[in-house]
Amino acid sequence: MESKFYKENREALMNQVEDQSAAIFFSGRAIRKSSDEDYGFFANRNFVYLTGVEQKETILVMEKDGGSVREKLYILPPDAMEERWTGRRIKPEEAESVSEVHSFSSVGEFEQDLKELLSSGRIRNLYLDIDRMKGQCIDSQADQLAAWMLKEYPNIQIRNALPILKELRLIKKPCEIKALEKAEEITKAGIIAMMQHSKPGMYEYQYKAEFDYALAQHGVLQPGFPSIISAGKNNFCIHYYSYSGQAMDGDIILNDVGAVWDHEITDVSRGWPCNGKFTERQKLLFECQYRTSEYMFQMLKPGIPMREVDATIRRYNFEQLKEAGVCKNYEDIGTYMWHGGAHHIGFDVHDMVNARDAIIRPGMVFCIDIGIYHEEWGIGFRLEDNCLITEDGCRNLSKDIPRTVEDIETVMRG
Ligand SMILES: [Mn+2]
Repeated sequence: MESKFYKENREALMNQVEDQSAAIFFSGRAIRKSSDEDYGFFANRNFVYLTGVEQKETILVMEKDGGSVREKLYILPPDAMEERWTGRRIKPEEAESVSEVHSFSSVGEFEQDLKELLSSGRIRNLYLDIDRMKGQCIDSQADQLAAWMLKEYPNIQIRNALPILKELRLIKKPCEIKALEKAEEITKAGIIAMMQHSKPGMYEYQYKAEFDYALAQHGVLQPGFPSIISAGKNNFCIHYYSYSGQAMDGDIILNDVGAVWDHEITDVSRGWPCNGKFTERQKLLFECQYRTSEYMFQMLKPGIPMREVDATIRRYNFEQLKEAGVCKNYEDIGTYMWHGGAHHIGFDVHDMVNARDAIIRPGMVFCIDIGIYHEEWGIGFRLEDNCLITEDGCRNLSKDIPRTVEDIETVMRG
C-alpha cells in the first residue's frame, strides 16, 4: 500500500473527531509464550490501518486543536545489543516513508509527553481503540490507559475510536482491492496445488504442506488466518485445526483458507473428492451450493440491506436442496446448513466493520459462504467466495479458483 493510503485513513479519522481532542493508538506488545520465547507478534489492525507500521511497542499520537492536526509516532530507540538478537528496529526515516508521519520520538518519552499534553488544558476528549471481548484476560494498552485516565484525569472524556474505524474500514479503497486481487491469485495457487496433489491415503497435514509451500513460493510465509483443511468426517467440525486425519477413497476434502497480501486477507472455501471424481450424491449437493452462489453473485448490488444476505442464501439454498429431494421443510434447513457466511474481509479475516445494519454499498467486500453438511451421507463442504460490491452489481474476486464440478475434475486430472 502506498503511504498516501495510511495518511488518508488518519485524515478521515481525525475529520470525525471533535476539536480539542487527542487520539492514541498502540501497535501492541509481544506476548510471552514460555521461557524466553514470545508468541509471534501481530500488530493491532487499526494501528496498521492508520500507519502501515507493524513493529511492536509503537504508539501513534494525534491531536486536533483549532481544526489542525499534529501527529507523532513513538518508536523503539536503536539498541545494538537487542537488535543483534531479535533483529533491527525500524528507523524514523523508514517509518516516515511508510506512513507519512513526519514527527518521531522514542517510546521512552511517551509518558512524559502524554502528561504534558493532558495537563495543557488543550484536550477535552481522548479517543482510544477500545475493543473488549467477553472473557478477555489480557488488558490492552488502550484499556490500561483508559483506566489510568479515569483516576488521573477524570475531566477528560474517554471516547472510543473503534466505531469510526469500523465505518472507515467497511469501504475498501482501490489500492485495497488491488491487494485483495493479488491475494486471491496466491490463494488460487495454494488451492490448485492441493487439488492437484490430492489422492486417497493423503493426510490432512500433507494438503496443508502443499498449500503453505505454494504460498511461500509467492513470498507469503503465513496465511491470513489458520487454514482449515479437513477430510471426510472431520469436515463436520467447522473450525477444524488438527490436520491429523487421512483422506480415504470417496472422501471429500474441505478447505477454508486465505492468503494475505499487503495486509488484505482473502477467505475462500472449496470442497472436492480426494480421488478427483464426484459421486452422484457429492455432485448433487455441490451443485446446490453452486447454484445458490451463482444466484447471489447475480442479485447482489448496492441498496440491499446486509442482513438479507445470509437470509437469502439460506432460503435459496433450501429451494435447491428441496428440489434435490434432500430437505422437505424449511424448518429443517438447520440440519444441513450450520452457519451463515456473509462476513466482511479486509485487514482482518472477519473484518472489524460496522456491517450488521449496513445497506450494501460499492467498495464493500464480504464472503458468500454456502455450507452443506449431510452427516448421513458423510458429505460436508462449503463453497465460499469473496464478493466485491461495484457501482451497479458485484464481482466475484475468487471466481478463478475452480468452483464447478467440471472445473475441479479437470484441474484434478492435471
Ligand atoms: Mn472462510
